[in-house]
Amino acid sequence: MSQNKGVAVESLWPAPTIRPAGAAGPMLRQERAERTREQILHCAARIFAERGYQQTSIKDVADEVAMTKGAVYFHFPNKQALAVAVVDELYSRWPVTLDAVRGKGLSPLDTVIEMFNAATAAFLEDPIMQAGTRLQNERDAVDVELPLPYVDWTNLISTLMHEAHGQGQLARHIDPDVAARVAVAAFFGAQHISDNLHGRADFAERWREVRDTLFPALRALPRPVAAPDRHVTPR
Ligand code: LUB
Repeated sequence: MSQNKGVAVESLWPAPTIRPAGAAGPMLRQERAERTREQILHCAARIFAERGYQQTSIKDVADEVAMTKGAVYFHFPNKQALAVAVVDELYSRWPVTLDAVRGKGLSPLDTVIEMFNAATAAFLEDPIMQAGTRLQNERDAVDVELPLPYVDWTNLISTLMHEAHGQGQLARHIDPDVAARVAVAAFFGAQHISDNLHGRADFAERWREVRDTLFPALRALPRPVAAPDRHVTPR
């Protein structure tokens, strides 16, 4: 069965929106403000990902982005607003990723696998994903309400699992909602352990293990190919 071995998952994650400074042409003031906001957000994500919420200050972010604290406050009134914006930015990307994955015309189960592959690539290389995950893990310490974690993602995977079920892709005894919860829990568990023990260094490998153990167990067995029956018509 397909294990998506050779798929370039990186291309599924939306490209960074940061453009180089001094790009050609005059920029509208609003466009420039948006770009500045993105730069601040990206730098904040890097620091949140590295140090966590409590160990990050607006001053750290301002230094990282080489602006004054005032410039940062112009776009984000406080640290909570920065944290919320990072998490919102993360969640805003999944529908984009889903569209890209859907565009590949894979089966529902392979679409699930590809979404997790994309999440793996993001966790390994994108500060927004790294920071969003860390901030959600620290959500008690972030003194502002963040969107509930895992819920949208689990619903998305459930929807795909139901499609897989409808197409006979899941083994008969598998409940699609249970399969979705187990897949999301296994992904997050592997992510959390890899992050804490090895600073994510082994996560690609850990995710492949989860994927290649879990998904074959969910799949319906292929229908046995009808072998030419030599007993009926011996010659
Ligand atoms: C997504 C994260 C990181 C799911 O809550 C969530 O849904 C998410 C952090 O909590 O990415 C990625 C499988």
